[in-house]
Amino acid sequence: MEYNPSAIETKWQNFWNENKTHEPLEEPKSSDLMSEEDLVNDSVKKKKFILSMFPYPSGRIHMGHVRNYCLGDAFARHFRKNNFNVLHPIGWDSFGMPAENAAIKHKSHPKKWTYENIDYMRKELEGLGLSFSKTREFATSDELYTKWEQEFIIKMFEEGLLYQKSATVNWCPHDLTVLANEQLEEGCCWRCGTEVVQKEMPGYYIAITKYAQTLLDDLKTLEGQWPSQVLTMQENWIGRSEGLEFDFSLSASSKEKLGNNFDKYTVFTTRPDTVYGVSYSALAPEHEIVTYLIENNLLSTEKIDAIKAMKKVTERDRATEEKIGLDLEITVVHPLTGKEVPVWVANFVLASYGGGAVMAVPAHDQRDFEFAKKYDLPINVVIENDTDMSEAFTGEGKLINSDKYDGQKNTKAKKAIMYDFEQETLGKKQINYKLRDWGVSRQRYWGAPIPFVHCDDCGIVPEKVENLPVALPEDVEITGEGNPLENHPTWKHTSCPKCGKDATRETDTLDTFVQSSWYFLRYATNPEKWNDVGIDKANTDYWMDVDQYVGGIEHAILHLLYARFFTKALNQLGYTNSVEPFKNLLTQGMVLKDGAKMSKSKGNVVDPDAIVSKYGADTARLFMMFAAPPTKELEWNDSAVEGAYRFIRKFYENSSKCEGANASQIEKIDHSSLEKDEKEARKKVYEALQKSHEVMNKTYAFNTLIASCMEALNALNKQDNSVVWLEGYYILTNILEPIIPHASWELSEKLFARVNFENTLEVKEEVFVQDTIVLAITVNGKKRGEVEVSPNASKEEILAIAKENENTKKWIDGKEIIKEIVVPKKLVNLVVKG
Ligand code: ANZ
Ligand code: ZN
Repeated sequence: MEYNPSAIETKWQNFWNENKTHEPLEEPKSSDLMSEEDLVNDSVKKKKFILSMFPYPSGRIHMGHVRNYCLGDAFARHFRKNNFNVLHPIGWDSFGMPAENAAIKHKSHPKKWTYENIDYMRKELEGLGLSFSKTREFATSDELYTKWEQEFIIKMFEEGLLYQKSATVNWCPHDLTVLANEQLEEGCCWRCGTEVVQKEMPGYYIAITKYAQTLLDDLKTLEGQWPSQVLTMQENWIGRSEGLEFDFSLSASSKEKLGNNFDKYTVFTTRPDTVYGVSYSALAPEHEIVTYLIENNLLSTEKIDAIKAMKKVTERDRATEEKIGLDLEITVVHPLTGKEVPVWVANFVLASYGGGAVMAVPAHDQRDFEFAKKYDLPINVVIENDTDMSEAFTGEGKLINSDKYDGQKNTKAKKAIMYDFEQETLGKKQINYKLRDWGVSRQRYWGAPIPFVHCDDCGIVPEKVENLPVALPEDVEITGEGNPLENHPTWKHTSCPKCGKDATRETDTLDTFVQSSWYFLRYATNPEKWNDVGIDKANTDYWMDVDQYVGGIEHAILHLLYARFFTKALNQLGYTNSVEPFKNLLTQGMVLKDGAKMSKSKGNVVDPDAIVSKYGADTARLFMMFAAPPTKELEWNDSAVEGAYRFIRKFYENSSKCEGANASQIEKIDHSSLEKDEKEARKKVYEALQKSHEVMNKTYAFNTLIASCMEALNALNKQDNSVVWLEGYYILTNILEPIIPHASWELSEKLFARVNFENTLEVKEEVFVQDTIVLAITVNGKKRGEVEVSPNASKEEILAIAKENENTKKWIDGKEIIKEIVVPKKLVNLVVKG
């Protein structure tokens, strides 16, 4: 029995392919088969949809992919062999910038580059023995996928879930494209790292804010199933806050100064209780009043230049930069006191939030406080406190200097003031969200064309559904400058789908996050229907929700929020009944080497192919699953890889110890008649089995499962009962199969012809019954020995044995025992004199 991984792995990969072992069974024909009762009765096989986030076809797989897909595969194989109908698909998130960048660099076509990469990476994944369905594989750049995506986009447009507007956008001057806020990393492009600038442009937006409250509310249904950190990140990103919205009227002189073009402006506050503490108001640099002041030269050139400089900084950077501002030399009237309040422009006020203006209360808001200190503005305390006011007081307390509200607790006053504002029609309750609509226009070639036509007479007209997909032209030159679709000589010239007149196609393509927002619904649609529908509702009734989603924490906001939104929007449009796409989420940790993320620039990359060809896929898989719990960072370790290899080899070669036994003897094992080491071996084996259930259903701590299997193998090695060995192998090949499938299939075929390999194994309680228990012996409080007794031994028996213990004797011989205490199952305490 020599372990030869490459022979075994090739053999089984071919076998799985030829036998379509990893294809799911067909979905039930109609959704009425799907009652709870049916599921319990198993007339429809119970399903599991196991999904690892699909890869971008960048060229080669890296260790992060290996980790991601080995984790998903372990779930898929586990549930498949526990008699579930498992959907475990793979595909390619294949639109996007790198294909165009490669095209510029290597003068290749993005399509060719992409599909060649896919072919290469598919082979790499196959070499790992991943149990993906082959029939459901697709690339998001396939025209058939584009076709259905365009249909959804048109439906969303018709439903008002997608619209066009002109707005200030984040523009990457390197990639020459718009980026969503979610795609900025500290003010830089998430792909290329170039500093992003602000630019006014028309573009298409998905109205994700219409779902802000639902996206927030439904996070509750994911509690305990998603990492709490991810839930919090989503909650903060949506950023709901409740407060008061009211108008500040401009003073008469200020109105005049502004040419009577403005009367008032709106502010939003979450702290109406502090309204008597307002000492200035601040506007965003983009506020229309500021724009007016600049355009009409109503401020000094220095001030105008300073405001222009403020506007150049991205919103995100303004948040971390030093707070700066300028006096706009106008005033507003306080709605309750009638006093004039100075108006400033400040870089911390966001144009796109609330009204783009704030009431500032330096005494009770730290940001306002720092600003007031810096520019010597008044600080009016309105909540009683005993601090020295060296910083803002943000705690609770009684109101002071607040007219008729004096003496009220601020939490109560907040409600009262809000109520009074509404009564006097001075303002109204308002709920605001940080979440912005999702800009999906990209000025790139390698993406899904936005399927609209611009007609001089009819405006924006969706392409006719029967003409979909609007496909990309193949004959383009990718130079890196401008949008190739815009520059193409003929592609954009078309006729209006409505009136037939000459018209122009939209040349923007969709953000690639659109494709990854519904791919799981496509997988859940039987491929036989792929030509006819984008998503099959009955199929998604069966397969959705994804039972286990596995992917990187870097997707905690963008991808997961968009996918949640898309599912809800497609539900609204009638394509699916799913509400939340991912029932359980596992976010895997990064793979590091020498403490740093593996990267070409650091030169610390370990190539998965090299590991597979040296040790085999099973070793790579075992190491990945053993080296760390899945959510933690994993440090690459060559000697641990060796160790993983040695374990599999030992596991494989020791199977010869089963010789002479046959499977029918396993059920007949009489536990009570076994030797101590045999009992111990069985106990360890069943502990590993217990661990397996616990890990797959609850803890995901695969590393502890593997450790249990290793202990079990060691325990088996301390005895030589071939039937106990065979039982051990029956269980270990079962529970290790999700992790080292090739070796496990080989062994389970050799030893058992894989009979009964698709049933849940039962844990036998008999093996956990303890024959003896060990108690510590202490003499005058110090541990001096141990005594092994039957669990039913009486106090007298235990004491008698304890006093005969060799080690203990030394400490009690010739001395008077004045006290004897037995703490059941724990210890014997003897107290001696002298
Ligand atoms: C006065 C005040 C007093 C405030 C106080 C806070 C504490 P959320 O919604 O939680 O982020 N604010 C309002 N609009 C803003 C904008 N466009 N840009 C920057 N800041 C803005 O916080 C809302 C609070 O942030 C509002 O409540 C307002 O300051 C400020 F003791 O009003 B507050
Ligand atoms: Zn028209």
